[in-house]
Amino acid sequence: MESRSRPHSRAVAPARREQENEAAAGSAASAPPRAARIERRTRETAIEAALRLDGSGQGEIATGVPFLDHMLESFARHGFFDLRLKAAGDLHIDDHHTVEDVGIVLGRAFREALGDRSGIRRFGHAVVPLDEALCAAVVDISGRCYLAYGLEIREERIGNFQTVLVHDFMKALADETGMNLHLTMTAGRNPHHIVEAAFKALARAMDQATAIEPRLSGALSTKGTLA
Ligand SMILES: [Mn+2]
Repeated sequence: MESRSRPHSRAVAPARREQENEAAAGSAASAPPRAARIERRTRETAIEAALRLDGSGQGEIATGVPFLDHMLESFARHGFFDLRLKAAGDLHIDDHHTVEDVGIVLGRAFREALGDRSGIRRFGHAVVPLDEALCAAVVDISGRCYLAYGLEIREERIGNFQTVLVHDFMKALADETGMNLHLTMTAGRNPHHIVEAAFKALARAMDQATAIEPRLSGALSTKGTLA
């Protein structure tokens, strides 16, 4: 078992490795961090991200798209992820490339930080209100990707931000993480509230799903692998 991007795990004896797994479950401090750094450059965007799964919720986000910064700071906070993310994109054309590519890079960071996905709870769900809005996120971080996008937003924009881009962001994130993601809303009027409730629900669901399950050894799958 090559677990969670641990540089030393190849060298340690099995007994020692079991102790390490117990330690990882009990206290994150004694295990190597589940973390990733990703850089991606195209002709449209240049993005750098550093993600730590077992963080304290610190977000330092500068994408050039203020509403996306607001959502990702909320995501980091409510998922207890430490996330630094910087993007320089072709915003003079449109926000589309930047928002979608930030989703790609964030997804790749999760994929890398999760390693072979052994030990994780895999499933997570949360329902979050924001005033009149009520949104739910259900995830299976299984390696398979699927997005069921059920946010129905009538308004075309939130400030300058095009609301359709939330769908593009979520699709990129689900694909690159290797995650089955269902987003639904049961109520909502204000588009800012709807999207923010969805991001918070996503954060809480992903926090659960990426958490280490102490009763588990290996991957939570009858196939024996999620890699
Ligand atoms: Mn807000």
